[in-house]
Amino acid sequence: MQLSLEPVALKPSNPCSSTGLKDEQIEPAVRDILADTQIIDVHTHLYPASFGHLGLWGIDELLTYHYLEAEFFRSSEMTPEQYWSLSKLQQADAIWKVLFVENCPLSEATRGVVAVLTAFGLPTGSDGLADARAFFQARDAEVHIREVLHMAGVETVVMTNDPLDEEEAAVWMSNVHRDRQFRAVLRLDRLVREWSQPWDRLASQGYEVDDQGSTHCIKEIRRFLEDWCETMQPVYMALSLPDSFKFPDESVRGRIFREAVVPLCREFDLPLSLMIGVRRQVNPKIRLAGDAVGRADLRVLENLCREFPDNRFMVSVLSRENQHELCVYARKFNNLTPFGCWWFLNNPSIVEEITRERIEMLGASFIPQHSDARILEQLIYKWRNTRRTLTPILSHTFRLALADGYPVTRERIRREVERLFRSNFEQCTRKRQESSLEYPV
Ligand code: FIX
Ligand code: ZN
Repeated sequence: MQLSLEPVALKPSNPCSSTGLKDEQIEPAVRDILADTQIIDVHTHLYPASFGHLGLWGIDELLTYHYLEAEFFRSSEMTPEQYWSLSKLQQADAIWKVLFVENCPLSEATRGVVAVLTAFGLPTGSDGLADARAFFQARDAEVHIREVLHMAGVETVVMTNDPLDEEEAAVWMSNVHRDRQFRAVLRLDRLVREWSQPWDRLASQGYEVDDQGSTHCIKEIRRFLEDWCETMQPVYMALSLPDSFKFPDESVRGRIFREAVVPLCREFDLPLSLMIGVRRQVNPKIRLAGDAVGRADLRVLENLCREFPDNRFMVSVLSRENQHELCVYARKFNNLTPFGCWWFLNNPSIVEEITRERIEMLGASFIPQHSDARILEQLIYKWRNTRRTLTPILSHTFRLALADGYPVTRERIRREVERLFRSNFEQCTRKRQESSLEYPV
């Protein structure tokens, strides 16, 4: 007998379900509410206009996005060396020709560019980029940023800020104007994962550090983090970690993590975001496009969440094979919040699989997605695609709840959608993301 997946209607327990939605009303309601909900995008590489050219936008940046570069090198005879010798415009022309003219844009990333052009009423089938370039060149950055955030239905963008990036540090030190829609994050990859390099830079900034990570050095690293927390007012601290990440780990790196980063997060009441499973530069010739994924041993989360119950951990894992374990650990530790379908997972078929599993195991107590946008206009297609992928998943879940006898109403759908895309993050950061007054500037 073929098992039908259609929800079987059971007699609803609450007689007042008349105010509730009927089965066929649920999907339109979910679609509307997802469209209305202003998103908090918890992880991006975007910057406000006040950070100048650190903020990437426009057609040439969209086309030379490392996702498209990876796809370009698969379909072009051009070598990476030849490609890197070109100007940004020539690189964009080469990618447009190979991925959009000589071949159809079928991948998630190439279709994303087409969706952005369509959103601005620009041609998508032309051989050249003259119209698109003229359009973006005529835009005022500040106006364009607001419009794109509005088009994407994104209220707050959370940045990725590296205090050891000299260019970015100089902007922060210039007392840059803070944009209320862009929140800072203290990103610590260089500090923790590559200590052998930056320690002299901290020394040049007046911190008495050493490459051995002595007790005094750890104290100075804490002072460095305190200073940057004052400067950036971050909403969380963040680290991306390889698949080989171990905790506990007695190396200098492990001690900086345990004795400086984790305690500082507690002191500043900040969550620590761990993005685990990236294998950096497996093919350095293609630069940012050269990173890959590895399955991690997630027992590190057991050790961390158990040893530091007063710390809050936001965790995203890059390997598809790690997703189920992450859900199970989140059921064991309420100081662990799974977030996003990171990077190579940000494809509808995988987002669907991960999100269904998370809802079945965690209800709405996780953060389903972040855009990881590096170029501003990517917000438009990444959030449209997320809303498009999640509508049938959430609708199916609410229809199952109705079939089991739970009175589903618009208000209840809205509350859960707000939880997924706003209040889970607000609770985790203990900060309400009003883009008006709440935040110190
Ligand atoms: O570590 C990260 O924040 C990653 O998201 C990036 O390194 C990566 O290059 C990226 O853009 C993924 O979407
Ligand atoms: Zn990222």
